[in-house]
Amino acid sequence: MLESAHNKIEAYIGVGSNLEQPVQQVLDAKQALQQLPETDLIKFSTLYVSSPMGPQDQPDYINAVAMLNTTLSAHQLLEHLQAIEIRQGRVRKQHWGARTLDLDILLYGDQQINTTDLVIPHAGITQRAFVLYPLQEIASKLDIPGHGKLAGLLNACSANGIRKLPETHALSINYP
Ligand code: ROI
Repeated sequence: MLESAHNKIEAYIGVGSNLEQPVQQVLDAKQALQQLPETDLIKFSTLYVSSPMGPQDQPDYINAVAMLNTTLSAHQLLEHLQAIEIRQGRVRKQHWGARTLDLDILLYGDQQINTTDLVIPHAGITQRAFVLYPLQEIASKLDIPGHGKLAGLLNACSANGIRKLPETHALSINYP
């Protein structure tokens, strides 16, 4: 059930980083999500290593997906996520270039939202292995509004070398 009697919405957040100790960035983002008002962090996927989509002259990414229950509106949630990105020193010099932290609302209940600052489901969701794999881990039965079942999307999407981060190596990868 996506919406409970208390109007809690099940929302999914994509987390990505490839600068300034990305593993730590993602773990810090997890803590920050835990502290959001009106929100419970229900699940947080394993961390994944993925090759960059976009310009290849940037480090590999660390990616994960979080499941939240929230009574924040989608736009309130967006504002909170942007505040976390800024607190963690977000740098993004180039379009589709490296970044310290990216927090994207992938899904907000079963809603489809199309405004200038917010598109949900997230526009890239169907082609991005670094979103679909962690999503499958925490919500394998998910239906993506307008796109069908997650399992079908995964079948059609190239894995593009995505792999789970070996936990023992999690904090020893050398990043810029
Ligand atoms: N590529 C990967 N692998 N992971 C990301 O989180 C990611 N984020 C982005 C772009 C630049 C599109 N590429 C990415 O915003």
